[in-house]
Amino acid sequence: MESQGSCSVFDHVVRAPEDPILGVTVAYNKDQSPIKLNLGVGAYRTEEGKPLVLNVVRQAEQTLVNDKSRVKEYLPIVGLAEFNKQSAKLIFGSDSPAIQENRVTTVQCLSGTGSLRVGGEFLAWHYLERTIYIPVPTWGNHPKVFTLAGLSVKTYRYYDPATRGLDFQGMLEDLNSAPAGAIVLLHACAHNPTGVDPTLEQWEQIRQLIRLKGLLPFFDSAYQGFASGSLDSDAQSVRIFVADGGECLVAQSYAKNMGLYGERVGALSIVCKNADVAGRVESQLKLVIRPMYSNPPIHGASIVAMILRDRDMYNEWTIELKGMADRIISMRHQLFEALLARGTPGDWSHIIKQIGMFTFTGLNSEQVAFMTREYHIYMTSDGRISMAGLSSTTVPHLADAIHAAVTRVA
Ligand code: KET
Repeated sequence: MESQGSCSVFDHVVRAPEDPILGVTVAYNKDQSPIKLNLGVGAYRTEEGKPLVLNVVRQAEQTLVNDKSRVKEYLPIVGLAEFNKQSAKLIFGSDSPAIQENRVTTVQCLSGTGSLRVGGEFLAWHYLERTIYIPVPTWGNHPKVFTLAGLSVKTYRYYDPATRGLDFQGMLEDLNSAPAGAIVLLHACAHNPTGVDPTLEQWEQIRQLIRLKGLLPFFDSAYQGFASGSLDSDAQSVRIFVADGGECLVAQSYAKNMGLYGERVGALSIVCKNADVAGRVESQLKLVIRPMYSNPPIHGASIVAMILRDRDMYNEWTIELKGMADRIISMRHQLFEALLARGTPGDWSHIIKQIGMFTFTGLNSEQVAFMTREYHIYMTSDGRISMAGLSSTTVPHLADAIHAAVTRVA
């Protein structure tokens, strides 16, 4: 008999749960309440609660559109050459000896996620120790990206809930007992979700241990410029590792710092011992990319390349970026003050101490569920809130919700 409507070859397929982060937006979109507030996904909003396209990005796009000589031909497998060159300079520094010595290979990828995935697959193919250590907690997509890339995922201690700070001893102990050669995933700055970063002195100790043990650092840089407001300061962790002449990988995203979320612009750089190795590594990266998506999209990378190359546009970008970082910091202060004013039980100083887009509030999943149910506030169930989604007008509502959750839900 011909197959009928009720009988599908996919009948055994079970419904998968929504993504823990992007699923928050799905739930938010379904909510009809006028007071609803989305503090789930890390996406910058203005004081008016609107998504922001940077002026400098609009300007670059206009220039691109007006240039009739531009065509839509495929980019090379590794992406736009100027974009790759500028991206390496942005993260490693314009005077980086590693770049001058041609021992860095940079390939354009699909934002931060795509860069992590391409790097992960390359390592699964070509690196002997196929184990990657990720911090606890970390961005929820990390374990999935690396497992599907073919690596085995293990964890190292990072955050101490008791102090709401770095578990530095735990981190060092776990890295010290990792097998020689293991890969270590490090958040370059503005650790997601905790907002807790090592100090520069601690980074230096981490670097010494990693080099001593022959571990391979893989940096995820999704928030350069968002932590301190300075692109150079936020790249310090990466730069101390490159300065010692050792090897490492870096995944860069322009989603947040240039507001190019949906354009999917990012880069993977692999810093190698010498130019010869870098050339061979790049030839193999092409073999990873070609069957995955062939070559990356041209539009977003052209915007970034133009902004990074043009001194005036670059300066304008740094001003707009600082504006975003400052607004987030101001939200931290306003939320902290609002909780103080309400006499909300507990110590909330972590709200102003944490760094980057998120506050890791310490609220548990029941308290989060309560805030969503009673106050229409959407956030990830681990108690992370995106400070970039807040504004002066919504701070009181959030503070009321936190106060109620803490006093009424255990
Ligand atoms: N690394 C980290 C640490 C990170 O937080 C994100 C995104 C990414 C990489 C990937 O970003 P991309 O858009 O691929 O460049 N984090 C936010 C969005 C998401 O989950 O996709 C978030 O945590 O809300």
